[in-house]
Amino acid sequence: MSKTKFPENFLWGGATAAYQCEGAWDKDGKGFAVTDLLTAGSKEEPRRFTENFEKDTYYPAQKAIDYYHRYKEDIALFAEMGFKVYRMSISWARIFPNGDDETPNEKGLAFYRDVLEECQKYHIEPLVSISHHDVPLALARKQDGWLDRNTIDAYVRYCETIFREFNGLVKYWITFNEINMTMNYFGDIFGAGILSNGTTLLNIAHADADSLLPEKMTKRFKALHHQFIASAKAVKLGHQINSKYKIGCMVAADAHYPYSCNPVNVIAAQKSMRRLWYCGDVQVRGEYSYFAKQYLKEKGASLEVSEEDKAILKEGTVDFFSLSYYTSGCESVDEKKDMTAGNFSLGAANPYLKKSDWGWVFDPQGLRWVVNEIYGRYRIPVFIAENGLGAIDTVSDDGRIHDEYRSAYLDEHVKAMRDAIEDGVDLFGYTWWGPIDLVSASTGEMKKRYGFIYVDCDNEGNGSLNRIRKDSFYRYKEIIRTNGECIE
Ligand code: BGP
Repeated sequence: MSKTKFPENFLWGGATAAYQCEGAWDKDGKGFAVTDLLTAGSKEEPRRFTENFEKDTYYPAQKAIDYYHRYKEDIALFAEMGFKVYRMSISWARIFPNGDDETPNEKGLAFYRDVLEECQKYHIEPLVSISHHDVPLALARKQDGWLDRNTIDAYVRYCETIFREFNGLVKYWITFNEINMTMNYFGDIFGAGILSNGTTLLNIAHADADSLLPEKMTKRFKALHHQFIASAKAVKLGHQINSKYKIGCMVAADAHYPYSCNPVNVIAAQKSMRRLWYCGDVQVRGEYSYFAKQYLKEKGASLEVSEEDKAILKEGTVDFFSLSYYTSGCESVDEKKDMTAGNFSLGAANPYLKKSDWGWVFDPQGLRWVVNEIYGRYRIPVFIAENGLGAIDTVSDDGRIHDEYRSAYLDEHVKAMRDAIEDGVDLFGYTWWGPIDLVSASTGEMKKRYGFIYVDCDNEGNGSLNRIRKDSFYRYKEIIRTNGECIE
């Protein structure tokens, strides 16, 4: 039987986020973002959000991989791999240092114009995330970030600025990275910039009863509602500015299965997947889901939605659905299990699957399953905006990095995508997370490496920052060159 082919214009590429790669955190008029105040951590030791900068504390965002000064070299390497698309994020605080300034920072605009023109030079289609975890610190301090409705106006002004400024250079936009992050306790920092909840330790395994108090949950869901409104307004405005703009949502989409066929576990898994549908239904269908009231009740949260807001949501539905997918977990209400965590959720570890160095389960089939679930529910084009393997790499005596584990992970996920396309899913692109090593979001480490390109930099920021092509670099290049046909 002949293999299913990827569509001819399939968008292969990679994804990065500003605060994880740029560095230059206070250069050329940039303001700080909440993520700039995150310390380094590890799998065992959670990253800390410090309210003020502590002397003698290392903040990885300060330098990151210095992409700010090396983007030309990095984009040239992406081009060498044959990228058709590059997903990047714009740092809001580089454009509006306080988030809500009257006028934009020209130097910030100039930097992103240069980056986008560099992509254009290589015929790489940019896909721009407007907000990727980095709420401007000034907005967080002044008004608890997204908890305050005024943040909607500030965000829309920021969107209008970049929609107009980069008209002609960008076609694809994502309004919020992993918008469902905001409903989690660590989303206080990563998602919403809510400082009044007092969240400081950012590790999924460290949620305690206090962090889940009803008043805190209510703030998160209110902030999330404001993001939905902001996203809807941005979509409407973007289409007015350029009717060809394609503007999508982005949701963290770990797959969750019932641990067993015990019906209580089946129901638990169904409920667990609602952290996707809660957001997807609003952003794709323009209305809260039938289960939303019950969902909020179970989380201990309450939310009022005005008629006016309902109308705004209806008018700003997205053009495509994008997701991050790394791992899967299981729901088991009846037995105590070995647990696994991903970037987003905790679950019982699946006994059929292996884990990565950071305990994330390796499950390519889950990718096929989840994109089928998404497409089956929404029937709009799907884009895999993040997928990748964080692993410890060592430089061999020959000066190279033989990361066959990363190539194997890549191959298996490409196969899963091909299967999903064969199933009938309208999948139009794939951006590997971290095509170049960068700072890990959950742990703040450099040691958790995703790249096809190695960056000589350690957890404390020491190193030459030189870039080295890993073996997986050539594997991805071949996959792109053959449009996936080299995969068995
Ligand atoms: C997602 C984020 C990314 C990225 C990725 C990998 O949640 O959108 O920013 O970092 O996860 O996670 P980590 O860096 O924690 O390994």
